[in-house]
Amino acid sequence: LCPLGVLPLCCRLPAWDRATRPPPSPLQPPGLPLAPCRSFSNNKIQVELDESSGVAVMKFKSPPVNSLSLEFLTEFSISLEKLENNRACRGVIITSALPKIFSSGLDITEMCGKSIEHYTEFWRAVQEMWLRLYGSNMVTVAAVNGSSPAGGCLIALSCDYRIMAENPKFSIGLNEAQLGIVAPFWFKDTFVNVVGHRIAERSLQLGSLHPAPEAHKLGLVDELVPEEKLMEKAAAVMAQWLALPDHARQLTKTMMRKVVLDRLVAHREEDIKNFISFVSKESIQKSLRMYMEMLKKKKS
Ligand code: CO8
Repeated sequence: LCPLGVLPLCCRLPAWDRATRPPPSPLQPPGLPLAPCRSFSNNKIQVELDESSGVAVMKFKSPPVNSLSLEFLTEFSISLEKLENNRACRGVIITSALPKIFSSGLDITEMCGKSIEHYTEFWRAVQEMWLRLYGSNMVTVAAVNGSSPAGGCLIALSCDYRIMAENPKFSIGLNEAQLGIVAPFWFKDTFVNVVGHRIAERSLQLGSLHPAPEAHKLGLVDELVPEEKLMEKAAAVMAQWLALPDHARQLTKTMMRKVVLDRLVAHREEDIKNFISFVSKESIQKSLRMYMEMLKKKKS
């Protein structure tokens, strides 16, 4: 069921396993450039782990808009797996290296005019990414430094805490309905768990993209800060979350997220079939093509 070896929270090693690590140094706040610092960079994502604080910073660097292609999703899952398996890492801050864009969501070209085999592989990679991130034992903080539609919003929603740059030009939301497509049940579940049923229902039906101040008002993001303070704030929030013993926090996270994770794990193959049958429909292909054309026209 799990091709990349995903073990969501519900079925991993006992959560207290990670708790044997030393607490972060009180003298050195996490997020600052400290030694020893390990970094690994792939094509689309750069990761820096500060082993003394236990905090990694993961930066999306896939121009022009950090769209979630199969390659991106695979790198993302592998990077998370590496951090998850590294006992020195207790938390990860996720942000973008590009100006103005956190992530533009799933790469629409991966869903247009491709084979069934491709759709299968792509959707499995989307599931994998979410299972790893939503089920992570690490503390996850999203530092949303730009627009974050659809799959980009899902990444932020899957973290433990969201801080967004207070620029009203940046928006965030699950806007699938605007593309003529439907957010899958696990996108919806993740959204409901953050903002509650009523706000999620209205926002999903309308495919709303909420400007940062509105997103904050709805509880979709936890805090707004000036863009230049975003990473500093993310590091401070991370330090606050890491001040607690890992095992208690992790067991609590499992308790809160297990039902939703288990639902996808139990219906993974069915979810792939649904995606393929939905995305293969000519009417859906037409909607996606029109949306891509609209994006191009907007430019000219
Ligand atoms: N996928 C592929 N290409 C994209 C995407 C994307 N998601 N977003 C933008 N691009 C391309 C544009 O077409 C453009 O290409 P080109 O340079 O060749 O013309 C290039 O990226 C730059 O885009 P913009 O000029 O629009 O850049 P801006 O900085 O002006 O705007 C935005 C950036 C705000 C991100 C804007 O591009 C945008 O709104 N993009 C669309 C975002 C979106 O709606 N994403 C939804 C994807 S669907 C999803 O994530 C969940 C699907 C759930 C599955 C449902 C079952 C079927």
